[in-house]
Parts: sequence; C-alpha cells; structure tokens
Amino acid sequence: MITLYHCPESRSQRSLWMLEELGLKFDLVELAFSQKVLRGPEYLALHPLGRVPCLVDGDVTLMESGAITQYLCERYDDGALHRGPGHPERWQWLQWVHYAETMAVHGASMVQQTVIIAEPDRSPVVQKLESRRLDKALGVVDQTLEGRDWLLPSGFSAADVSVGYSVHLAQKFVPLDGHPRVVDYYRRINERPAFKRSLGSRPDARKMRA
Ligand SMILES: N[C@@H](CCC(=O)N[C@@H](CS)C(=O)NCC(=O)O)C(=O)O
Repeated sequence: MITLYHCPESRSQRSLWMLEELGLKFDLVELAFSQKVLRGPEYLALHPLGRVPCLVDGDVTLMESGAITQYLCERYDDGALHRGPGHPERWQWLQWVHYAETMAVHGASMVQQTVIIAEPDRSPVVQKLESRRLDKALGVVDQTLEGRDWLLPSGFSAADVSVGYSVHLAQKFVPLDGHPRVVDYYRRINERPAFKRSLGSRPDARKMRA
C-alpha cells in the first residue's frame, strides 16, 4: 500500500496529483503545517528534515517531490505521464520535472515572506526580488507554451504536474496576466479532475496532529 504524507497546498500536492492522475489506491496522511507536527518524533522517523512530501511504498521511502514523480512514473505509469529513457522527449521531460523546483523555491520564499515570518521581520527587498524571479521563470514557461497546450509537444505529462503545481503556487504571489499562455495553461490545469482532487484538505485523509 502507498502512503503519502501531505500538507495541503504544499509541494506534496504534486505527489497527490500524480497519484490521482495515475488512478492508484493510496492512503493519505495530512499533517498540520506546524513545527510541532512536522518536527515531532513520529514524522521525523520518516523524514529526517520533517518536510513534505514523504511517500512510503512497501520498503521504499522517498522524500523529494521530483524523485517521487520519477518513481511513480517508472513503477506505475503505462506511458501516459512518463517519457522514459530512449523517448525522444526524455530530455525535455526531465528538464521540466526539475525546472518546477526552480519556480517553487521562489514561491516558498514568498510564503515565508508573507505568511511564516512575523511582519516586522519581513523584507520588501526580498519580496521584490523573489517575485521578479518568479515572474521571469513564468516567462520561460509562457514561451515554451507557444503553439501547444502542454509543455511537451506530445501532450500532457508528469512535467505538467510538476510545473503546474509551481504555477498554482506562483499565482498566489505574482499576477499571471503578463503571460497569456500561462493563463490558458492554468485554466486547463484547473479543468483536470485529478488536479481538482489534489486541492485543499480532504475529508478522507488521516490527520496527523500535535
Ligand atoms: N525539494 C523538496 C522541498 C520540500 C519542502 O521544503 N517542503 C515544504 C513544503 S512546500 C516543507 O515541508 N516545509 C516545512 C518546513 O520547512 O518546515 C521537494 O520538492 O520535495
């Protein structure tokens, strides 16, 4: 049985969305986004940094969202989401699966600057810098989407799950209007049933609280 440890709207949403796209059966554990829970002994035994996601599948425990994406593709995908070794789009697939983190680090910094850090310690300079870098990163996605609906010419793949989550995070801090193809891309993402199921807190999840 697969178990995903997840905080709603965090990077573990990528893994949850992947599981939903693949139609796999899994057990979902939702953790409160608090130091008490994430750094509590029960969760630290699974993830030494106390972060999400963490995915357990039998004797396999994985704790990087990009690695979880690749693992799920290699183990469970029939070719719909994966572009494996030898596929002509392999290099593009790999690039976008990991480019997603280039975007997410700026989004995570904006979460720190606007939610986690107490107001007097927030930095307008960091916020300006991070939102500009996020906007630049969105510009690269916009260019790539010229003449196509998804990042790869062959259509939707796990690259869109990876980058799609980062766009979902980015639009909370940076207006997408300057990137019209990203606006349409994000609309298409929101139409996917698997993405819809990855949003917010889920009543069917087991809750891990302090
Ligand atoms: N590169 C890692 C980043 C994991 C990460 O930092 N997750 C954040 C949530 S988006 C987290 O758990 N933060 C809690 C904390 O740092 O206390 C991945 O993609 O899985």
